[in-house]
Amino acid sequence: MNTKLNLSINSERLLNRIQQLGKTGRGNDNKLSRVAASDADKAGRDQLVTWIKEAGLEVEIDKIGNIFGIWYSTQNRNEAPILLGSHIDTVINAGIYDGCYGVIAGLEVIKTLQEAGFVPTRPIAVAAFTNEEGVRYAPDMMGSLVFAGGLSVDEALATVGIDGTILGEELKRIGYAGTKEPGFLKPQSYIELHVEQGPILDKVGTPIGAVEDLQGISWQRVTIEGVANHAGTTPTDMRRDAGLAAARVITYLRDRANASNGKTVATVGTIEFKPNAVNVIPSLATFTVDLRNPNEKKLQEEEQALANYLKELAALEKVSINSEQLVRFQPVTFDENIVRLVEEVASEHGLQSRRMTSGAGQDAQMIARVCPSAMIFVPSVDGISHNPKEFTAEPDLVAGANVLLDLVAKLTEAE
Ligand code: HGY
Ligand code: MN
Ligand code: MN
Repeated sequence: MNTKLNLSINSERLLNRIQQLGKTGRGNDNKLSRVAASDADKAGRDQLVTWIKEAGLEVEIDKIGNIFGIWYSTQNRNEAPILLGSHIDTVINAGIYDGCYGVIAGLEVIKTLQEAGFVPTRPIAVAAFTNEEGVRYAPDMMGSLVFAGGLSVDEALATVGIDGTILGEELKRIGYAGTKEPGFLKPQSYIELHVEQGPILDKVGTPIGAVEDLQGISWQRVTIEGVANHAGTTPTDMRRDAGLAAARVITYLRDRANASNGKTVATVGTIEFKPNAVNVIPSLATFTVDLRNPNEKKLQEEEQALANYLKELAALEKVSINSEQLVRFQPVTFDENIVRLVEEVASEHGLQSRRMTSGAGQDAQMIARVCPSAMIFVPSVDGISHNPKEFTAEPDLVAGANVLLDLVAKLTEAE
């Protein structure tokens, strides 16, 4: 592999585009909730496609709405491309870096190489995968999962959202129901640049994370059925209180996480009571459980422990409890050669790096099913993410993109 190319990305263009995309699709409340296949998502997609076209790349949209910008040259058209990218859909009231940074930086790397007259030995493509967040339609990482053959496109398009809409119809409505078969592109490798979204790099002052693996994810929806009754007249020992039972599950999960030596994380992110009235004991509690652990066996133990607890709780509180699995992804190990290359390029740039596990689910975990994949992290200040306060300092954003640039150059330059 040659030494550094001595190229640098156009940092002003990168930073301006991150800000510009961050302004795109905001609601009247000025919050960024560009959830999959919404009008806000369409606005972000349209902006990205404009930039991809300006770069003279071929735009391809597949049947699940994944967007690809592909830089072919006559000499390399038949080679398997290097794929960059991430996602531009967001959670509710999101920050502006999660996903978007990796897509914009991927496009920036291509533009910088084009402007430098670099002729890659293989095509370089950038992708924005549909519905990485899974907030409106489960599972998360849906577009990359379909691309990797882990979910049929028909099943994915038929997914009913939390708002009762059908994903396929919404993609048609926003004009992103593409025609390409998912997986039409066979990447030689995939590299995803992403903000860490956790506190480690920021805390230790290391600018680059060489992500070597990613934890397992288990989502389930739990429904607890009790009996509605009068809040004032019903003695405590006669209550069949779905709300109380749900609260016990939430504290049980925290106790399990605390006992796991920091390895298991558990989150109840959504909860709904029925009839949801101040003076009625809840007859129904519906909530989601997000369980994660880097070790598959431990994650299974957590799932089993929760299932056992729900059985005991049902008897104790005289309620009925059901659970439906929504998502289940095993931990993923990334490609050691690419991880090493990330470390090598970082040190050529005089940047410290450290090996990390991704706590967040990522499109890379799906693409790793079809080609060697790895990720590069840059610090998130105070580890905040999925929150408008999400922030990464400009020098870190630029450094990460320059590491990606040299990594891609090393992987595509003529020997
Ligand atoms: O859920 C996740 O970890 C990702 O942000 N979709
Ligand atoms: Mn993300
Ligand atoms: Mn996210």
